[in-house]
Amino acid sequence: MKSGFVTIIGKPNVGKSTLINALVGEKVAIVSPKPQTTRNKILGILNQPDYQIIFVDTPGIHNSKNKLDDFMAKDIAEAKKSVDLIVIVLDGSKRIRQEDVDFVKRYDNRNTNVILVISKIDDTTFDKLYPQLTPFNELQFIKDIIPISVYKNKNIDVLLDKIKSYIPEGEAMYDEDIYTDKSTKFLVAELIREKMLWLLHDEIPHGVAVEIIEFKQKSKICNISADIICEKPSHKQIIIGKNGSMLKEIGTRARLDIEKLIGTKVMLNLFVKVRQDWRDDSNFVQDIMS
Ligand SMILES: Nc1nc2c(ncn2[C@@H]2O[C@H](COP(=O)(O)OP(=O)(O)OP(=O)(O)O)[C@@H](O)[C@H]2O)c(=O)[nH]1
Ligand SMILES: [Mg+2]
Repeated sequence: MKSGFVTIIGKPNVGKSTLINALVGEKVAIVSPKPQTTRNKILGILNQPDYQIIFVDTPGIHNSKNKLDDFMAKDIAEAKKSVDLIVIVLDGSKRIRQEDVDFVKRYDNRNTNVILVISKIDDTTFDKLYPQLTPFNELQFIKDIIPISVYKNKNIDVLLDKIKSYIPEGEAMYDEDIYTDKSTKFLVAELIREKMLWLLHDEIPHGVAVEIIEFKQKSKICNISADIICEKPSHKQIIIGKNGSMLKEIGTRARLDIEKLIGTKVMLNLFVKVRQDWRDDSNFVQDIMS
């Protein structure tokens, strides 16, 4: 039996959460086209008869502006401690810059194995991408460079095999029928937040938090009430939309996903509340993150 921890890191929006979901085969982390979708460390556990790999999803690395950002930075730092492998993800559909090379170089001399993954290769060409990878070929500490596409299911199996080769012998560390460390309540709140990241524009979804206030599971139906917390009355209006149309759309899309997660019908009630500067309220931030 093999078991070990693999942390996935990279800049916002490079496809870390999409990759974890593909590797684990379950939706453990929400995904969106907006940067800073993931806000905390989330474990995705892949259980097989002869191994258990615990993948650690992390928020995209960015500069701190408030307590929420500080919390995210702390979670990234923690996720890198005592792991068997670090997977650094770079977005292959974007031009690779010197700052990306410098970022990768920070992982030299850490006594942890490092694999470099180049994501979204369905959205580039061989000729465009490969010359840009030259600076990484010279970095001795990088064990492998693996170009992937989750969309086209390219090289995901190759990556998983490589990852497996760095996992040490050991007994499973988590119960073999769970695939994440997060509670169902947390996953539900995240699914609601995910719909807002897709449906709302500009800065609004980044200033939104979701708090589950009621969660009653009965045999055939689950009653869930949640508060959507935003930062300004003008944001509240947009989230509710004309005659409540936006809130209805958020609720419908979230409910369908929650029903898949829970396996019963769901009755979802959403309320929108304003709480100025919640992102600077450490206690509140701590509460919504677990
Ligand atoms: N074309 C293409 N897009 C992808 C692929 N994988 C992920 N994406 C898209 O990239 C965007 C970001 O994906 P996420 O998985 O949320 O990225 P992330 O790195 O977790 O982002 P943060 O949580 O903000 O740090 C989404 O719009 C995904 O659909 C891929 O293989 N190909
Ligand atoms: Mg993410």
